[in-house]
Amino acid sequence: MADMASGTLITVAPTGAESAKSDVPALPVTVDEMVSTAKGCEAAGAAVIHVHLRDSDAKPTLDVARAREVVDAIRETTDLIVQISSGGAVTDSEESRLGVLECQPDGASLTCGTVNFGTDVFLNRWEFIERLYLEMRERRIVPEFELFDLGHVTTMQRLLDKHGAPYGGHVHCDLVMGVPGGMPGTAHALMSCVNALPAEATWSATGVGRTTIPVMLAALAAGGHLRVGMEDTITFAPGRPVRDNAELVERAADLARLAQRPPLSVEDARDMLGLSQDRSIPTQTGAQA
Ligand code: KMH
Ligand code: ZN
Repeated sequence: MADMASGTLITVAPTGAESAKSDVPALPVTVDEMVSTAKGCEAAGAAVIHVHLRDSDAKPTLDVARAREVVDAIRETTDLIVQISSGGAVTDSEESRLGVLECQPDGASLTCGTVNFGTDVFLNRWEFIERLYLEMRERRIVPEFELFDLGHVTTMQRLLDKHGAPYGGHVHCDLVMGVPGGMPGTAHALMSCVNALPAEATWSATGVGRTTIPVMLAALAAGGHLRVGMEDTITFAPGRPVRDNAELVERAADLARLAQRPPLSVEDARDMLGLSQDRSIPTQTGAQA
């Protein structure tokens, strides 16, 4: 097995819920587009795919049948670790955000607090965060703690203190930076969060919009992992739209190699995230039942 600290986990978030297909034609929204995106990104060095669903009109959805279709199709054609978004769109109900877990992915995102989201609010009440966390453990889904602000780190710690370790026994977080309303995409903000994380946690970071490159460089320098993709970045360079998700993964992989922390294989990513063990359910204290 490769030394985890010397490799870089690359997660691709190819779609998101915020951009319209009509505005961003390269955004993958159909099952076929998701599959070809997944294949291209795996070849470029991604190990995890963070999946947002779109319906036949390319609108965000949390429809479980659609979720199963997309998750199964990606699994059939790649080895990628499939992480479903439980965040969905800011308009999604709590019940639909819980319900999408029925598609039985490897992992799911779990946002640890409310955050202003441009002119909207991404609402994540404490009781709902607890329900999502416990439901994921019940279903043997590995959470990725999505942290948009420093206070979300505190909430994640509160969750772990109250309910014990997640399924898989390992804590992996993603710092989502530069959302208008969340923490800025700066090295200073990144280090404030990293310094507050549990010592045993691993983390990735993504910078929205033009913060993507500074956040990527800061994360690599600080020993973190990377998330990239058109959920967060639709402009490759000033005035130049992103061609496809694979080119964002390629750029991240190139920078990871330059930092002498090359992309982790899917197998090593599974080991790091606690996805290699048998799927037994952890007890309250985090020990395997
Ligand atoms: N689309 C955002 C409102 C997640 O995927 O869990 C929420 C989001 C986080 O993207
Ligand atoms: Zn997302």
